[in-house]
Amino acid sequence: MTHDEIIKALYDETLLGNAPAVLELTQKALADGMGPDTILFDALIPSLEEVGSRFERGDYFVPEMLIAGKAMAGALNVLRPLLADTGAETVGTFVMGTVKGDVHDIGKNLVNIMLEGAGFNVIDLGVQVAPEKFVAAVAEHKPDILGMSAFLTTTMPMFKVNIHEITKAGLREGLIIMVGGAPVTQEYADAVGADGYAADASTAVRLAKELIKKQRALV
Ligand code: B1M
Repeated sequence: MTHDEIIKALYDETLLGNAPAVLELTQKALADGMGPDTILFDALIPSLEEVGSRFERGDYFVPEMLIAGKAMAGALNVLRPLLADTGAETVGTFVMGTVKGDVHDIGKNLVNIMLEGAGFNVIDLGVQVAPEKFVAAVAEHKPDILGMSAFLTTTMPMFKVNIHEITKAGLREGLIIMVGGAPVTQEYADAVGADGYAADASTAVRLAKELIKKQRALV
């Protein structure tokens, strides 16, 4: 198989949610010398975007979306150590979670992998994280940054609730808050009082580093 054929097969099998084939193709691609980022950005992410479009058009339903997501997650497990293996030193602590009511975690996990690769100590609170859990984690870990993901228009308002609870607990000062997720925009992030927004994982890493630098310069 040529590299283009592997990319196409990965895209197609992810679309079908064929997890064993996606895993095998991912391993084959790596053995063939393809980079983990090529596999991710040229095959897996575009395929999940197509899954979303089919869902929107009514051609796919939740089960199809679920198995495609699982197939991608299996490949991500293989790619994780390769994406994260940069040997970078710890640049800061990042507490991360998907907000209450939302079970999407592939995008959040990808951001975590890239952050770890860039040298962040990442504490992942998982999905459906309630406001009190965010507050407790900030109090316990005293992170440089709290990151929150929301992937549904109906769960985005949880950002504001969480920020309110963190402020009420006296933990907002000195804490950088970043938000992201497919439906989130810069305008929305500004409106809820977040310090930063990023549309994808690599921008999230760059912004996290910039915000920490600014914060430390202030102190
Ligand atoms: Co759902 N889902 N889903 N889903 N799902 C979306 C998000 C949707 C856009 C599909 C669509 O209609 N086109 C739509 C939301 C519409 C909206 O609100 N605007 C949707 C819906 C409607 C639903 C349900 C309500 C369906 C239903 O039950 N009727 C339901 C909700 C369940 C719930 O959460 N309560 C649901 C369920 C599911 C599954 C469980 C089946 C599965 C999730 C599996 C999992 O995550 N473990 C699933 C999937 C797979 C999707 C799509 C197809 C793919 C999501 C994904 O993983 N994308 C998605 C369509 C789409 O996004 N195109 C869809 C790939 C990932 C790498 O990208 O998630 O955008 P993304 O993450 C990016 C950025 O957002 C950013 O970086 C990431 C990496 O580059 N980012 C950050 C993320 N977090 C960040 C944090 C940051 C900074 C950047 O700073 C802190």
